[in-house]
Amino acid sequence: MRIDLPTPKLRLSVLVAALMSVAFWAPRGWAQSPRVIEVLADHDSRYKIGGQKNPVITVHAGEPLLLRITAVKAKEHNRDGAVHGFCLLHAKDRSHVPGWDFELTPGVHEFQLTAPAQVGEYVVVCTVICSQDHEGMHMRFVVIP
Ligand SMILES: [Cu+2]
Repeated sequence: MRIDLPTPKLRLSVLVAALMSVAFWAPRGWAQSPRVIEVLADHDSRYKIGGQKNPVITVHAGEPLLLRITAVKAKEHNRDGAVHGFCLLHAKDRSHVPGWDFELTPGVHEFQLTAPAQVGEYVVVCTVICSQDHEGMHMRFVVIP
């Protein structure tokens, strides 16, 4: 289909409008699709990422993320069916990071998130008493510039 624009002036304004909308929607330095982070919250009350021995999540401040967590039941579960939790805390004072507190039923869960704006050390902790090893269910989370 071809659209004929009557005047060069109109053609120019359409071009300008198109460029402006591109500039508006263009991501600020990031790829348009969020980075996918895959985590296994496993039956042995451990978080696992790929083949990492001591899993660490490292993200850029303000980066769009898709957190995909697969939860597998350990020994215990909550009355509501949650088998693990995934809660992000500031490492320094253990305060919660708003919007980063999830309870996980068995299966795959996806969360669209924005990485914390504040650079530094964080920790992911499990919030469901999932087994006798629950206290050891945590993972480093680092925000870099
Ligand atoms: Cu757990």
